Amino acid sequence: MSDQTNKDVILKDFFKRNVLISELEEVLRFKPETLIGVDKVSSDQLHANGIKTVGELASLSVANLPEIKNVLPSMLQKWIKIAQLIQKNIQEQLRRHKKLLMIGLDNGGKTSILALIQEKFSIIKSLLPTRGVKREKLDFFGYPIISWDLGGQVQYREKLYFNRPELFFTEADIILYVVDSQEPDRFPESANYFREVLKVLKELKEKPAILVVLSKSDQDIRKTLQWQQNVSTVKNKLGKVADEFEQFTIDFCDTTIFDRHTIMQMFSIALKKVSDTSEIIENILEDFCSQVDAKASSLVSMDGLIFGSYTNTDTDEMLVNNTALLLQTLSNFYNSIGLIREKSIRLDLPLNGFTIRGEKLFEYSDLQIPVYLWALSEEPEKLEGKLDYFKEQLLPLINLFL
Ligand SMILES: Nc1nc2c(ncn2[C@@H]2O[C@H](COP(=O)(O)OP(=O)(O)OP(=O)(O)O)[C@@H](O)[C@H]2O)c(=O)[nH]1
Ligand SMILES: [Mg+2]
Repeated sequence: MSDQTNKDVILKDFFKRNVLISELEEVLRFKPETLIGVDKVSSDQLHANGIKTVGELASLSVANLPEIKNVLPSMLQKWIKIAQLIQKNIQEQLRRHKKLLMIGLDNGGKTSILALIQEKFSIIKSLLPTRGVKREKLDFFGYPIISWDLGGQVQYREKLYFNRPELFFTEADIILYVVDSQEPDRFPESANYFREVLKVLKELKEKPAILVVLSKSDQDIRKTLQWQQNVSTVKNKLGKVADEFEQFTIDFCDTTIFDRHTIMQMFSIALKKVSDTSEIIENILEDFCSQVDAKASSLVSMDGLIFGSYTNTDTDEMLVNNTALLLQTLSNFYNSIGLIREKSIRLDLPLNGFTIRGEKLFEYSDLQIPVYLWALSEEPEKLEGKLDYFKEQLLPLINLFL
């Protein structure tokens, strides 16, 4: 995520100060005069020669410059190079997005899941069936994702998706196949649709990670024998469908919109299949830092393993990680001479105006090695109130990745 921020800054640096960049793709449609160093008159000249956008500027060749009145070739060459750099940067950023497909029968709960991930609680009550495909950019702890919500009504399933499958099913990283766990009558229909989807993926030679989501697994329903039977029927039916195709392995997960946690967990499991673990942990730590205004944080085990850290500056990273390792060594020594291990360790540096503080979170592996969350903060009291939030909300997600 810090990487992403850096890239945004670099991109902005090419444009005049009043230029607002909200959509990445839009940047290539900006007029050349939005670039620093390109004046309005030259931009109009470019326009008169058919070069109306930054994207069109980028498509020119430096080796084969067009002749443009009142624009020096050396200047034009420079602008083309800048436009090409911008284009490359945008393409790289877009490539970092993961494509997520939400597939399943109508009324299954796909759009509700997406709404909950984005904390759009209030729209859930008034959701209408999705018409066709709805594309959205979303952010999972800073992890950029483009979701494609494929409305499940029969007319779309039968007429739209399979007529031009390449438009919908290519280059997906993750498929969440949603099955309403409370509607056993529709399991056969859902299994058939699942088979169609896998068939088309096979034909397109696509191999996304697939997670079957048993939606509407509400707390009270979960306790019923009926629900448990439903779950095993779905696992059985869809598992058999997947077995018809060698190339797909599927996992199952259950969620309910009445407990956002189940959805975050499910989503983490899906992301884990396609992403670098440390990157996700870093994004979660970044989220924590911004909530408590900390300058750096890090997750370190007592045996010195750094699971991930987030900082804005290299110095802060060095400070937090080295302090963590040294204080943990000290704690190990105390422990070895019979002292009880403290749950919380802190080092105040009042002249420098900050505190580094470690909080024991949990123990990992059979050896029960303690893992501490470290944070460097100028306002350590803010950490206090949020530690429970970290333990309850973020830790279960992190645990999935360790
Ligand atoms: N009890 C319960 N109801 C849910 C849950 N998730 C969604 N629903 C309800 O199920 C209905 C359908 O939800 P949607 O999210 O619109 O379903 P969808 O899969 O997007 O449907 P289409 O857009 O037609 O494909 C809504 O009335 C939701 O409130 C859940 O976890 N539990
Ligand atoms: Mg929908």
